[in-house]
Amino acid sequence: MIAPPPSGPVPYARDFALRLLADMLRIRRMEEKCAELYGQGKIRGFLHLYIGEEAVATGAMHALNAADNVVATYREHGHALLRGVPMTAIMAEMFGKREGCSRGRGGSMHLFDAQRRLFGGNAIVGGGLPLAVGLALADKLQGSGRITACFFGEGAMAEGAFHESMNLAALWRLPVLFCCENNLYAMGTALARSESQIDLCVKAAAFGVATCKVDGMDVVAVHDAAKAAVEQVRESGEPLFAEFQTYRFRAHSMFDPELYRDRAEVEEWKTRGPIHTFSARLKAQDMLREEDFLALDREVAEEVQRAVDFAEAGEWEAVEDLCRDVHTPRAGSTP
Ligand SMILES: Cc1ncc(C[n+]2csc(CCOP(=O)(O)OP(=O)(O)O)c2C)c(N)n1
Ligand SMILES: [Mg+2]
Repeated sequence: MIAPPPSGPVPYARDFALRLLADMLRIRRMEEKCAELYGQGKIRGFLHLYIGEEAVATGAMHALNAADNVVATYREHGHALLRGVPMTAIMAEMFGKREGCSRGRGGSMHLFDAQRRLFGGNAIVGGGLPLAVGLALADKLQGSGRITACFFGEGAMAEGAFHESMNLAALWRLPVLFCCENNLYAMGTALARSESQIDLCVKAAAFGVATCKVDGMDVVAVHDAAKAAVEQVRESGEPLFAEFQTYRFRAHSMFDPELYRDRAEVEEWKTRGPIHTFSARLKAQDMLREEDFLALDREVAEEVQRAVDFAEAGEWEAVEDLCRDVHTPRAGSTP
């Protein structure tokens, strides 16, 4: 049984509330365009859309400092965008162009920006978790005051890397905010079909880590919980596990006939869509008019178009450079 859509007053200043709305819309429209471009063969390879889950990245990323570390999965377009990676560089990366944030080498699953402390984009389920623990260990040893936010799906919690990472983060008291994006499915496998313990917080608590369970379809709930969690991790220097309960509206990736779930289930979750429920709350509070929403949507559409134009105009890497950086050059050899 799905909980009723989030309602009630939005406890933020209008500017901040509109920022959250704009960011969710930027992720949504950018990805809708990516799906279209995929159909045209402009974007190739794997493409995992975050549509439906936007409240999680939006609420959580706004709770972090720019100096904090972020590690994400292959469903990371929104996290990269809100970390400040320009949409132009993201789109160029999707196209595989040299102007992309990973120089066209990574594609959709490997958006990366060391300067903005976005450490992937990782195609391996659970692959980001040990990286997050390593980053947090470095920060602890250096006394940097940073925390590391690590996003992963509930499917990653069946991986050994999850258990090893939680254990070491707890044992060594490392400042990691584990953000589980529980969208109920790992590709075609429903959580209850593959896990004996489906209360994810119980699993995390077994490591002695503090936990919280959050409505991931409600950007207000996500942001409030993430802010409190970030503060707790920063002050205590210890890990915390947050489960964001969410749902993806699209297929797992572009190759997925979706035989494992009913249309009716998807439609029911869509009634809890984070963009329209948040807009409705803002309208009810006289913080947003329909014309404001339409103007915002037009602005976002222009940003998306600029990103596509930039990617189209980008260059392919020269063939003779394709092997560069694949292996570390031997000392003394020319790269
Ligand atoms: C180690 C590993 N095993 C299997 C895969 C294939 N695979 C890609 S995505 C995925 C499902 C992961 O589900 P979840 O962690 O819930 O994230 P979601 O896709 O739902 O965001 C699987 C099994 C992989 N990429 N890496
Ligand atoms: Mg999942």
